[in-house]
Amino acid sequence: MTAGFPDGFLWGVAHAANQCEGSYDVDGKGLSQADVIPSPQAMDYVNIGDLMKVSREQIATAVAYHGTEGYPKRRGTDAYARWEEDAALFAELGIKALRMSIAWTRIFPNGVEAEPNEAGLAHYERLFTRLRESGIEPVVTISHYEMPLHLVTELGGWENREVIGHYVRYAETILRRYRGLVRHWLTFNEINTTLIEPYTSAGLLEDPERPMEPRSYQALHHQYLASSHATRIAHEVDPANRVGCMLARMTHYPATSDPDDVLEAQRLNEMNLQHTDVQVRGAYPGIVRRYWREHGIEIAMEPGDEELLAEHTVDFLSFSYYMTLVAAADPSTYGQTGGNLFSTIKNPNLPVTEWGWHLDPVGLRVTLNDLWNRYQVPLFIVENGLGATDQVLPDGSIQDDHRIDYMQRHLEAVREAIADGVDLLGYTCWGGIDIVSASTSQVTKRYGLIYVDADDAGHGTYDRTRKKSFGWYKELIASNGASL
Ligand code: BGP
Repeated sequence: MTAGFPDGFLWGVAHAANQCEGSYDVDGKGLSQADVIPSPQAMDYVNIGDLMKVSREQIATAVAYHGTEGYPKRRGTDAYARWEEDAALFAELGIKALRMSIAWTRIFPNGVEAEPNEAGLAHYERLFTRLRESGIEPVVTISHYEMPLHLVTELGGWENREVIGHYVRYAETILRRYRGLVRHWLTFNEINTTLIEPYTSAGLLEDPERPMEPRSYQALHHQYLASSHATRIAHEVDPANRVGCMLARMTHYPATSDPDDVLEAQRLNEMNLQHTDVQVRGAYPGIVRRYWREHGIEIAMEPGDEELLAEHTVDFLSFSYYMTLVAAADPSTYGQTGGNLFSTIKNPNLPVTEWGWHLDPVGLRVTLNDLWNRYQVPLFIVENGLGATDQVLPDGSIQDDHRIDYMQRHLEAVREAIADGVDLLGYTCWGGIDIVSASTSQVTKRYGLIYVDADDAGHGTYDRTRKKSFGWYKELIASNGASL
């Protein structure tokens, strides 16, 4: 008999402003780099990965167009307008934590203003207050795949060191304003994706003259510094604040027991953990310095940078977990699965989702133990969920047993990891309500426990309906996991 979930475990749901809020030009909000990502239809489904690359021409077209059609993240799933209705649904669900993000562009529309936008600040203050009244702890990501477009087009995104100052002013503004209302902060969503999707994660535009990888590493260095500054300020503003980093954890299994495959899996695991090495341990690991040397990558650092990283490390490590990956010294002989963020060699032992992502609940236990053993800081699963199409039955219900089964098996693995000794703060599933998918810009890749009546073209009433999984999760939370 395992021990179960600790008292005070933060059961919750998660989402991000750029994928659900919509109202892209309301109450003084500026354009973000997510607001100019075209819909898959506009791209004719040629290559969904291309959605994550946006050219200057596409941006110019998008800026000139004032509407939502063709830009799914401008409409999101209407969460800004319907915040009271959604907050009531979350209260009914009984969650203890809502992981959400603040849209930077509601606070500083272009990122460079001297004074923040009061309407944006007031919106989140109302929302946080309402959540607290319902016993829900906000867990807030300061920048989740979102930054002011102006910082991208005029400053070149995170590659430019000046962006640090703009982020820090924004972070300090919200840390001070929401003192006491918010105590759990994440500095960046999935910081490692700056190396995989540099536009979405760091506002980097393609430039044929300048290869992306060195620029991405430079951008990351600036994001780490910004994160350390935010951590420092959060602790100054309120010693009760707890700050976390956030990693898209990509645990790699070796394809075989051939030592060369094992070595390759270890190398890829270490490369994925370079980010948490910096943010939790406070220093770049040897493997990344070697990588820079061997690939001719030179990072511009200033005196004091490394001291800052060492001094202001995070309090906890949060991560998303969707799947495990497979590594081989020679991947060319293997079949692939996935296609966007997580493409990998197919694991013959695992089924895959409709989008080709491996389904691997046991891998979550492996991942939790690995991270805990390495870092010995509290962990927080802030994303885990199933992207799937859902059918509305003639009686209006959504019987998403596939999602319940997914969550059940992942949470069983979580319970085992806790029994193994892992210190885990909470679990916020992705997502609470249906949202626009980050990598495919589709609404029909659904993650929510609450259905939103909308399609990929933006048609629908946007009305909310509780899925079967809503009732299942509600009961689970009420029993603190005992009903699992
Ligand atoms: C993570 C992001 C989320 C999210 C999720 C699912 O990478 O932090 O923003 O959307 O993955 O991915 P997708 O929407 O691409 O299916």
